Amino acid sequence: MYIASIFCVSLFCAPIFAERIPENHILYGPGGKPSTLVKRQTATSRPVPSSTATHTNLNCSNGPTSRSCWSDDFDISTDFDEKWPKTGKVRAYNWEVTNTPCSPDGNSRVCSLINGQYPGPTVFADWGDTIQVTLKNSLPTNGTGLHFHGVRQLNTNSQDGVPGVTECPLAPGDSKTYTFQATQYGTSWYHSHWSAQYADGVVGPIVVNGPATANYDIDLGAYPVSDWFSRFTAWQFLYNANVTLQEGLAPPPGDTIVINGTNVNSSGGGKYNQVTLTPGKTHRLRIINTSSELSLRVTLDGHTFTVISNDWVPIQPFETNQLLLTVGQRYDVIVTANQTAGNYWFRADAANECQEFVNSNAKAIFTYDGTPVATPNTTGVQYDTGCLEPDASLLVPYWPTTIPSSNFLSEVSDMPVNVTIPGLNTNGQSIVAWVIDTTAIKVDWEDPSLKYIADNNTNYPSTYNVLSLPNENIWTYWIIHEAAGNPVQVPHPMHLHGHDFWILGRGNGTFNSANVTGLNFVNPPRRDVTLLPGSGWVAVAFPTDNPGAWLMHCHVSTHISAGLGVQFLEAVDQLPQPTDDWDQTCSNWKGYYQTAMYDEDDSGL
Ligand SMILES: *[C@@H]1O[C@H](CO)[C@@H](O)[C@H](O)[C@H]1NC(C)=O
Ligand SMILES: *[C@@H]1O[C@H](CO)[C@@H](O)[C@H](O)[C@H]1NC(C)=O
Ligand SMILES: *[C@@H]1O[C@H](CO)[C@@H](O)[C@H](O)[C@H]1NC(C)=O
Ligand SMILES: *[C@@H]1O[C@H](CO)[C@@H](O)[C@H](O)[C@H]1NC(C)=O
Ligand SMILES: *[C@@H]1O[C@H](CO)[C@@H](O)[C@H](O)[C@H]1NC(C)=O
Ligand SMILES: *[C@@H]1O[C@H](CO)[C@@H](O)[C@H](O)[C@H]1NC(C)=O
Ligand SMILES: *[C@@H]1O[C@H](CO)[C@@H](O)[C@H](O)[C@H]1NC(C)=O
Ligand SMILES: *[C@@H]1O[C@H](CO)[C@@H](O)[C@H](O)[C@H]1NC(C)=O
Ligand SMILES: *[C@@H]1O[C@H](CO)[C@@H](O)[C@H](O)[C@H]1NC(C)=O
Ligand SMILES: *[C@@H]1O[C@H](CO)[C@@H](O)[C@H](O)[C@H]1NC(C)=O
Ligand SMILES: *[C@@H]1O[C@H](CO)[C@@H](O)[C@H](O)[C@H]1NC(C)=O
Ligand SMILES: *[C@@H]1O[C@H](CO)[C@@H](O)[C@H](O)[C@H]1NC(C)=O
Ligand SMILES: [Cu+2]
Repeated sequence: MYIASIFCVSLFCAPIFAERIPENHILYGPGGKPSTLVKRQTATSRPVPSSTATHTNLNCSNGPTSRSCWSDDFDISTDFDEKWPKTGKVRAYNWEVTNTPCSPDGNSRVCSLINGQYPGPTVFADWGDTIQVTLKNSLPTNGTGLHFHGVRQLNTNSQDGVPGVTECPLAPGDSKTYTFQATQYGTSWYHSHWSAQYADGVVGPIVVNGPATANYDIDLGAYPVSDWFSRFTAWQFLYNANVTLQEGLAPPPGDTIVINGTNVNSSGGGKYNQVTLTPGKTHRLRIINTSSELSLRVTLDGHTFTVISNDWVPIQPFETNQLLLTVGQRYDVIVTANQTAGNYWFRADAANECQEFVNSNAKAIFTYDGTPVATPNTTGVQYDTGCLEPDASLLVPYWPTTIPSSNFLSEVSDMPVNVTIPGLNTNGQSIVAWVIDTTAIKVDWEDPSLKYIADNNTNYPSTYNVLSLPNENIWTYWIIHEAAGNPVQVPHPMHLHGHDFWILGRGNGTFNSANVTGLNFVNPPRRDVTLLPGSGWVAVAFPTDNPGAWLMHCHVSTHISAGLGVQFLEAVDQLPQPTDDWDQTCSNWKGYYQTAMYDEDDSGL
């Protein structure tokens, strides 16, 4: 039975949802012993969608009128957590990151780019292929690394690319080869996870071909939209954010928004991205929000979007005329070119309700083939209000999952998010910090969690903010919420590595017992980034089914930089010992860092 005991310390009054997390952060039931072992696939019923109940995979091949098909044994109704093609095919990429001038909005500045490109090169693969990316760090005074956002990294935790967690950074001059299998399909992105570096340009799309929940003729490919800082580098921006946060203010906004790496600036410099539509055809567009700060609304004048997936998760198609994407989120949409032939604006505008006071918007030109490219004269739609993801009733995963609810109240843990002002910081330094679950994360680049695990050393610094999930095959439940008295209540796009999570519900104000009945355990939205409302809570669940050290953090670069992250240590006794190559990256880093020009001055993430 749920007991809404009220716990009040000074300004903090909130119900306790479970036992207070013990110091060692072992959860689940009295004494830290897991109270239930819920086998995810068997204990819950996952009915086969009726549309595919009679489906046979024989001679199934993917094409414009059979997008639900993939191959003899795989289609859209395959549970991709359990099964994926083993193609044996390796998609190899050789990349180098350098400091290079770039000018996405017409203003030239120094950027850190992969192969000189912004956005970086797209990773293409088919479902089940092995992706192999070799990255050379040719930045003179920065470490680097690559995180492949949302990639499950099943049994390949050491390839997750998180410095201080799953690897040591790549020292200048060093290289690393990341290898993992594409067990999911759809659209995602990769980026450096080394401090705030990705805001300087170390980002790019990932496209994994697979089945889809609706048919389309043409795949237009990835379409990243992002905020852009032309006046500051990521490092100057971090410095500014640090200063403004101490005054209780949000960081200064980006200077502009770019669509597929380009936009026209207020004095007419730069250029618009241009996309050609084939009249009468249906087009798949893979929209990715690769921002570092901003949430964006995207629309295409005169057209609707048929949304077929969110993040890596295929969903039941729905139609909308606008989408709000927070940092890291993706929507794959289908656009039907059934309007009068002409030029139409595609818009990506800052979502000011998300409390990003950027006076900025971006446009791109969508041209019907056969019409000369020209400046469109189309008008945009009326925007919805609120910093909200599409309604949960619209984001229905194609592969249905019912999450056990009977243990929710006894096992849920809460994670308050707060800001500490100078002098109160749990890092023991007098800096402002974002705190989650009472601690601001700060990792040590040369001592990743995987090293602690390899050494059987459980003596983690408290700033590693670790939560132990020792047992596989249980569901875990979390309520992430704004702490009472938080002086800076803004929305946070929360992202989980190594998994995605099911969003059971969210609300304004304080979560309380009355809210439990409103949670949805029957096929709720499933994705890898979700918004914590600016003054409320979000309830998420995920099963332990992938051993590793997995970061969960706010994807706003200045927030994770200032500590808004925890790491789950999931079934880490099952992890293999690091390879010699992995150790070598650490030795190289240690050698470099002794005389490095700059020291770590944020969370490192
Ligand atoms: C599948 O294709 C093969 C070769 O094209 C053909 O021989 C076979 O009859 C087909 N099977 C079905 C069930 O259509
Ligand atoms: C985005 O830009 C890249 C590089 O110029 C291009 O290859 C790609 O086709 C563009 N994406 C779309 C959807 O047009
Ligand atoms: C943030 O400010 C604090 C205190 O002024 C300083 O110690 C810290 O180095 C700053 N961090 C960054 C990333 O500028
Ligand atoms: C716009 O771009 C032009 C040309 O690249 C540049 O000279 C100008 O400074 C930019 N103006 C603004 C306001 O960003
Ligand atoms: C991308 O995410 C940021 C941060 O949440 C948001 O401000 C921006 O509006 C998003 N962009 C799009 C296109 O939704
Ligand atoms: C164009 O296609 C959209 C999406 O399929 C549909 O909702 C709309 O009714 C169509 N409009 C016309 C004029 O056919
Ligand atoms: C927009 O441009 C098209 C073709 O360039 C023209 O036919 C149409 O009348 C224009 N519409 C408006 C409202 O100006
Ligand atoms: C959140 O931090 C503020 C100070 O920044 C403090 O007054 C408040 O008590 C904190 N809330 C909780 C729940 O700790
Ligand atoms: C790790 O430490 C635990 C507790 O001290 C011990 O039981 C276990 O045998 C150790 N394992 C290894 C591989 O050293
Ligand atoms: C949560 O419960 C409170 C108190 O009953 C109610 O006012 C609020 O609307 C509920 N929120 C949600 C999202 O169910
Ligand atoms: C929270 O409040 C905002 C602003 O009033 C509203 O738009 C939104 O629907 C509310 N969210 C929930 C989950 O109730
Ligand atoms: C990364 O390099 C930039 C210069 O390109 C520098 O400003 C910044 O301080 C460096 N950061 C670290 C942590 O080395
Ligand atoms: Cu945040």
